[in-house]
Amino acid sequence: MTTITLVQGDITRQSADAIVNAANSSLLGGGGVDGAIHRRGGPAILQECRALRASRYGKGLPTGQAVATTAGDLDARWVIHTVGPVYSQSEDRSDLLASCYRESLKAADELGARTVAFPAVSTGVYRWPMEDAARIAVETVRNTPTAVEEVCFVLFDERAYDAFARQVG
Ligand code: AR6
Repeated sequence: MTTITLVQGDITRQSADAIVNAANSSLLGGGGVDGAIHRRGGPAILQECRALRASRYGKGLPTGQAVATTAGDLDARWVIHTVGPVYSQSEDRSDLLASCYRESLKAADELGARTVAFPAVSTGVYRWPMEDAARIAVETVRNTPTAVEEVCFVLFDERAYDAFARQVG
């Protein structure tokens, strides 16, 4: 059984075996969570991301997938980078968002991570409505078999925290 916990705050201040990054396909950084993780985690993370682009992910990391690197100076052993879908009103991309959580947990299992901190993937720059994103995140974690013992959702503001709290019940 995976325990789900909620924290309001900055994910780069969390300690966990693995911290999940809401990245983009380039793996080379950006704003939001991604910018914060690279700033606080230091250059070692970007260095591994560049190596991934030069090897397995020459075309970038596809949406819905996940890959791990060092966590650099963060209080974690690994950063798991996942690429959320951009929200679309005309196309249902929910399964891609669910896939981010499934694939991140799979990567965590492969690493042997027991505690994983997730941000609310796709709810910032990618504009996914918070309530729906919270439902998909919580349902997917609940329904994914994993050896991860604790999943902590780290929500940046009260609005996000409340949306996740409604789902966790
Ligand atoms: N800790 C926790 N949550 C945060 C933090 C933080 N330090 N900073 C922002 N959030 P976003 P996306 C919240 O935009 O929507 C980047 O440029 C934020 O309020 O980080 O998946 C990437 O490079 C929101 O609720 O990720 C991609 O290009 C949530 O984290 C693109 O943005 C996700 O917001 C990915 O967009």
